[in-house]
Amino acid sequence: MTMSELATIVQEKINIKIAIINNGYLGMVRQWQEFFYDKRYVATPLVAPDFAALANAFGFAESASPSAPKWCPPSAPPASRTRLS
Ligand SMILES: Cc1ncc(C[n+]2csc(CCOP(=O)(O)OP(=O)(O)O)c2C)c(N)n1
Repeated sequence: MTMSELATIVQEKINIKIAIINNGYLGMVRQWQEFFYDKRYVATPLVAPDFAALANAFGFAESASPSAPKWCPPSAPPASRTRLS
């Protein structure tokens, strides 16, 4: 999904739920670097934006469902992974 689609969702009042699963990497590309490029990791760690602030900027309302999880802080990458920067 792109950010412009977030604007469309708000503009057209589309009832949609969005779940973000953030592993902190371009995971598939990183896996190729791990398996086929001798773990030479380049440009695959991702700095995530503040997704809650991003949603607010587009005018998203917070979830009305009491059972839905609240916005979570970005999680640290798994300890076994190496950040180059
Ligand atoms: C427009 C475009 N550019 C590049 C790619 C190549 N590509 C395939 S998977 C991937 C990384 C995806 O990372 P992420 O969305 O974080 O998912 P993850 O692999 O971590 O689950 C990229 C760059 C693509 N599929 N489409």
